[in-house]
Amino acid sequence: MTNTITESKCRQLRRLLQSSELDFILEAHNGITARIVEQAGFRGIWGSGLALSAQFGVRDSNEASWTQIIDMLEFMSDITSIPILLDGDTGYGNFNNMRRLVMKLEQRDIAGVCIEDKQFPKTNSFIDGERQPLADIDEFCGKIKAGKDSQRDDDFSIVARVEALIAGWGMHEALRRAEAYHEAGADAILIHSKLSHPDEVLNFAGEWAGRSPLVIVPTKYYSTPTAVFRKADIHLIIWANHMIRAAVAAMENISQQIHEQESLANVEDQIATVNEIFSLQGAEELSQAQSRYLKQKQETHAIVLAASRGKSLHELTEDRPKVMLSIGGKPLLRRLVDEFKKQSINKITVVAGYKAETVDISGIDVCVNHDFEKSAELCSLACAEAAFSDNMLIMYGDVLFRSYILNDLLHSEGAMVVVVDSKLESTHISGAPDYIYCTQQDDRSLIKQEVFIRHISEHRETGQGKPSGRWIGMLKVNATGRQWLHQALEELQGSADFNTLTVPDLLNHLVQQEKKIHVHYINGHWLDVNSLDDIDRAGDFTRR
Ligand code: SPV
Ligand code: MG
Repeated sequence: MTNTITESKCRQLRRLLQSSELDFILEAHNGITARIVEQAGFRGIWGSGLALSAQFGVRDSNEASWTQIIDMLEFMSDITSIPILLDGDTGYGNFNNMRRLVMKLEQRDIAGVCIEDKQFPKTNSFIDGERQPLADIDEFCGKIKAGKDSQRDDDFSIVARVEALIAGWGMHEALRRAEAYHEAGADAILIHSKLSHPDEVLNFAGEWAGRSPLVIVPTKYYSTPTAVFRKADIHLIIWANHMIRAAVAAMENISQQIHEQESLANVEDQIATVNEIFSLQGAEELSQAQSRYLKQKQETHAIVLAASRGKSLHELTEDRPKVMLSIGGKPLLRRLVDEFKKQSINKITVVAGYKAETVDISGIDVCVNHDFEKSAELCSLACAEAAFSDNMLIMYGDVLFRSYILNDLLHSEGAMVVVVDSKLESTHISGAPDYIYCTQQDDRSLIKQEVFIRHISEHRETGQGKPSGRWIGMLKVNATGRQWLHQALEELQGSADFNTLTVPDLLNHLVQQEKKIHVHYINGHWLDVNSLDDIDRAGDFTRR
């Protein structure tokens, strides 16, 4: 993911081991830790057996299987561009297991493995170092040779770890073993000590005299100045377990605080922000990739006009606007918002007015037309102008409809598209009928007609023929339509009667300017709620 370095990981580790400069690698035990280690500036990672088993909550005694270990290593490798040297314990078996281990590590781009001359199953050297039997030298050399013979990349490294000092066998045995492992093909020797001072390691380094790169793990002799190791011609220092110990200390502290305080107020400033976590996970790269590879579907933004009380509903709307009346157990507006959500419309702005404080539906933004008593729909629409977008739906808040109507409208094309119900005969009409006269009547064919609005009126107009249908209070607008809207609102806001104007007035204004407003015909399957009768009807509608 962060692979900006072009040199292979195996090559990088090889250079760390062979360079005459002292270098350092730090322990990591999962993906996020590995990333943190790389970001801190380290040029390599130690895949510590102790830390990897500890993060699983098991002991460092080969309790986690080798495949569980390398599954975790794969996450660590994927998220970093620096090399990982795995603490491979004893190689998880004999020469044959070692061959398979090397093959699987190379497949995961792990740059090297360190094996120690103990017997399987091993235990951490600091727990039971002296009592653990060492491996037979020949057998261990065979394991090194088998590993070297099976690697495909010449730069893959095998580090041989000498436990003789820890196991109490003394310097002579340590040197004898190191020499044999070197002869067998080990790329470096790790000399381990559990003393609190570096004497053993420094003596060993002196005797070894640079026969091959030398690696140390100063966990116990940590107070030794690093300059001492530089002088002693050590090539690589492993800080072996400091990330797991840092994590444990921090987690113990924070978990205790949260438990005792039953609150997050104090800990928030002591922990990483959620954004830091996103960043470590590589969230930014994903959003860049999304803009490259995903066709951006423009989100639809719904504007709902819901400022009016619904006077003809009398006492029912005394304490709430009609959009908050319960229809079949749910507020009308909730039903509308649920329909939007079904169509993945998640940006919803509701213009409230009457008893605006009661409009408390989750998932919406509310803006308020404070002048609702003395104004009409266009004032409410103008209140939401800041929320206009290039893909928008404008709706009355008191409409119920079958889902397919909105779905079909969203797939229709045109700068502005209005939904018109061509079923005039049997439709019950309450409130403003919004009769609409179009360039063609609905032919009910499956072939899409291209029809435009000629005029909308509250009355059947003499001389205009039969209305083509009724506008149901649903309008879709694209980027061009949005420009028309902004301009029309600006023009109409200048007129003295602006406070009385409705959305049909605005549509008529646009038609007069020869704007082509498309018609999407439907045939029933909707209703609006204006009267007490409508409430019963709406209840039935929701049950059907
Ligand atoms: C590990 O990190 O698991 C090691 C180093 O083997 S040590 O714990 O110091 O032995
Ligand atoms: Mg270990």
